[in-house]
Amino acid sequence: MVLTTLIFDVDGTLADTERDGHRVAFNQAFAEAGLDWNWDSDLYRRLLAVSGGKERIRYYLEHVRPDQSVVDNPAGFVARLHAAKTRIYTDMLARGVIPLRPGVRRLLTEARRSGLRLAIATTTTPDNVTALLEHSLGPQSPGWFEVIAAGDVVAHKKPAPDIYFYAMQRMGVSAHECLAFEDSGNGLRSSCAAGLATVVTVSDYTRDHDFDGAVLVLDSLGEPDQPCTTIHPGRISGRLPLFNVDVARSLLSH
Ligand code: XBP
Ligand code: MG
Repeated sequence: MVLTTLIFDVDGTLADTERDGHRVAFNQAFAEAGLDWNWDSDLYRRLLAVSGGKERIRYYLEHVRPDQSVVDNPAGFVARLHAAKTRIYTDMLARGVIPLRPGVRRLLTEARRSGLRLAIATTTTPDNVTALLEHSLGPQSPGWFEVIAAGDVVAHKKPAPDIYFYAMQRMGVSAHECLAFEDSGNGLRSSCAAGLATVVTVSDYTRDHDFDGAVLVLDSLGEPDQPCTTIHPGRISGRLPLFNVDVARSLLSH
């Protein structure tokens, strides 16, 4: 099948946003609300099994802090807390706190020059995606992506396939002409359930996840001066110093 489209996850894939970004923003929102909640790095690693910031807060409220007296209804409490967290997080991105991962800018630039179509499929909010793209790739960069499928636009978040089906449906493409990029077990299960060949670039929190089903697992997309390491070669034989459009096309030609 001929490759026409690259579909990117955001958190952990475009940038390593979780430990030093989202987690910090959650904790600042908790402090702002006068809560004695603090998600340290190890607890957050476990909470990441729950996709979606609102869902994650709700899970924590119900399973870890059921003692927390919630002023009105839990849904309203969670929504307000998450809105504060998103404000704090987008401010962090605007300050350039979180850089893109190696090879992301290079692959996006090469893909655009090669005429490949681009999309995003993520659990995070559209505001967070726009803030990351604008501040790391420039004000025009959200327009590089024909579809930014994000957050609550679908009823069921990753590992459900909904967000990938939504992106492909809006683009009018089939799974066989697309290649997905993910970082986590939940993300890989989502893209595979949507029928997409998927490249995984592991992140700090996801290194030990089960990536069975990926067509290639790397530690990053690599840069000429920062070669990537292949963790699971999948369909690729031989050494792979960096991931580029030729490699992407070869993955779909098998
Ligand atoms: C990762 C997620 C998100 C972020 C937090 O999304 O599960 O929930 O952890 O962002 P993906 P929000 O890897 O699919 O990009 O608080 O905006 O949900
Ligand atoms: Mg991710």
